[in-house]
Amino acid sequence: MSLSGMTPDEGAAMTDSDIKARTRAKPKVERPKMYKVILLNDDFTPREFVVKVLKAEFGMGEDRAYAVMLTAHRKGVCVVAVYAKDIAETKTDRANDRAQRAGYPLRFTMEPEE
Ligand code: TYC
Repeated sequence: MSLSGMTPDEGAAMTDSDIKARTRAKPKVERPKMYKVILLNDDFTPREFVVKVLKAEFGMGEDRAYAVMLTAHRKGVCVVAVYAKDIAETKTDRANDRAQRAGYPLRFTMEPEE
């Protein structure tokens, strides 16, 4: 009988592949968590400014930006887009900075996807 066909209690040494099969955890590759960037409504920021920020920071065209702005205006919030964490943070920060510099209370937040 070949060495590889023997079980350890038959006297063969544990081979590397025996150890691997029995004890080593299967490395689990997980996708990085994604984050939603969310636009919040307020009573003061002009609609045109919201549209301008969505176009400048989130690469939207006029029609898409207007639709997102209108959803936030009507419902209170709207998901702008979903990104990897560092990209969501950068875009949220840049959009909030732009609003603050212009003196508007417009806010973007982010939250992890389920
Ligand atoms: N509600 C604002 C207004 O009536 C416009 C607005 C829309 C502000 C969406 C923020 O996320 C927002 N001027």
